[in-house]
Amino acid sequence: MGTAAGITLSLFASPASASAHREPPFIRVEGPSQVYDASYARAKTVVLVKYGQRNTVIDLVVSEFPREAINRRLGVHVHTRRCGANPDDSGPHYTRPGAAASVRPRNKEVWLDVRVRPGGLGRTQTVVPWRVGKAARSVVIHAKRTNQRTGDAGRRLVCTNVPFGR
Ligand SMILES: [Cu+2]
Repeated sequence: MGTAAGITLSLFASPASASAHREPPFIRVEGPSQVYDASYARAKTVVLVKYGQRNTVIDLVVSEFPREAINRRLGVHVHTRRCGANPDDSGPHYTRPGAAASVRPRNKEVWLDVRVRPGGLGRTQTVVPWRVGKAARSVVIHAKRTNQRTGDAGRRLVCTNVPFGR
């Protein structure tokens, strides 16, 4: 499976202190790991994951996105498999463990749709009230905004591997 050069993964603890209470570490990944549309060859992503006691906070920053993306909202989701050479390699959307089939996609998946601003920059944050664990492996940016009912967002543009739950 191809992994683009230049991807870094860092685990940072909170500032060192003698306190008995330490913030949990966060995960920071720079991507993308794979690009599926030549227009996005220069695109950059940063994904930040912070675990709270009972929630997960996920930030996405995109930059150097192409002109065609500006002023558009792109669907973004956490997926279950690692990015691969084929856009579909990242598999389906990650789903909250134990969620009932009747729960709407937006309440059991992790969505981070991002609006791209002039200059090709965008940022978004989402908080979900559970721990996004190891069954989640990537963040995929799609060509269309997420359909609120179905969760579909069209073809996959770029994919970033994220080691959730580590
Ligand atoms: Cu997706």
